[in-house]
Amino acid sequence: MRLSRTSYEGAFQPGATGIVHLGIGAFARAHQAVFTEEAMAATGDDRWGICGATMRGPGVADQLGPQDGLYSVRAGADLRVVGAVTEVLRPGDDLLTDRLAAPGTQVVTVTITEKGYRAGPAVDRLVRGLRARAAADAGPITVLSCDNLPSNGVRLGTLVREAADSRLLGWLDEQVRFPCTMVDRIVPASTPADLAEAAARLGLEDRGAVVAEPFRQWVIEDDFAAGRPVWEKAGALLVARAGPYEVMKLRLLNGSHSALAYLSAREHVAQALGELREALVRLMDEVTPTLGELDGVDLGAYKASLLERFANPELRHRTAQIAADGSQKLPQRLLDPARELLAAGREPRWIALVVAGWMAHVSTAAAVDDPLAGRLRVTGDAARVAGLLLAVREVFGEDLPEHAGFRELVTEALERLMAEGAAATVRAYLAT
Ligand code: CS2
Repeated sequence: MRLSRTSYEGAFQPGATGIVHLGIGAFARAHQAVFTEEAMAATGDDRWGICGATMRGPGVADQLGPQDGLYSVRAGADLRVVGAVTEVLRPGDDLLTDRLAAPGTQVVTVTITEKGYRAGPAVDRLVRGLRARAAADAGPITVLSCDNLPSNGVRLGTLVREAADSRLLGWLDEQVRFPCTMVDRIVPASTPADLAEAAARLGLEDRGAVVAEPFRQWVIEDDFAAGRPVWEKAGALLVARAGPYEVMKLRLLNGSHSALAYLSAREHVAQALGELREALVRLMDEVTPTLGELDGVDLGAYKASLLERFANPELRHRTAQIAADGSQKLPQRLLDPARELLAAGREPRWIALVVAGWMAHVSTAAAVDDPLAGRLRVTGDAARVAGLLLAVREVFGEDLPEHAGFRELVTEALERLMAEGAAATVRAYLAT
């Protein structure tokens, strides 16, 4: 039998739907939905059920629709059924516009991944909904970006404004806020084995099951246009500026993740960590001078905790999943800190090594999962491959290709990777 509100009693039942979520994948289900359900349960303010929209394919709607929005999240020994999702819409469903224009909806949470941050379907759907909301005079609303980009709210707000006409612009200024957030929870794509284990534990088939690490963190800029769940009751941190937290997490956690993906051929993160632990320590130390001031954050403890989280053997987090979309991930994870280090007269050696690892990956892997894949498939010796890839402006900008020192660091690293392989190269880097 399938998991549903009939077959499974005791799931949380929101009193109303107050949130629309764009991109209701595994991450959103194990992160924002869990925070939201806990906040509703803790306060009794249960108006914050989630209408989830999927942007890419009907998969999630097929998984969760027949389950009345229910799914399980397993973290370590703990397995819970989450009931915060009240509805799941397929791509292109016009109901999304109605939901965004409904007065009861006061928050839109967004996980459309890095490559969603350009003019395209997700932004179009959001703008259409906001236009309908303005026309219906349905009141203020907050759009909360939960993607791994610095200043994510500012970016999303800019994209929405670029797609708006002048009438909508005035309404946006008055009625809509786009706070920035830092989100964190490692949530690998679910595997058939994960679904089988959830079914065995629940005694019910759960096609929407997710496996996550126990850790979760959400830092949110307290700048809301209307109501919101009291997420701090679920452990979220409401702050005046999320920027320093975003930068810390992107450069230390996500930057290290990318290093694991491009400098090891192992299938899972925990295995790759076995080979690269010391290299990650060096990479994180290299990046640390670029991080801002963070009240009450012990960076040493934070870095140590990341290594522990990566070592979690239960997660089976595939390095290939992290390697995907590198052209969209590298700039904020590795290239921004490289720029800052270069400007300060330092050598970003470890960053250059990871960038070279990415170059080796995109130029040689049989299948490259990246929106720019076609342009990244270049051949030649290290100097030629590095030169051609550095010229991809969407990734490296105008400045880095012109920086002789950076070009040299990357070319040297790539030469070595091509000649000796990643393991020997990393050993050599560790020795100097
Ligand atoms: C990962 C992230 O796939 C990736 O690129 O680095 O999804 C990472 O697991 C999350 O940001 C953790 O919060």
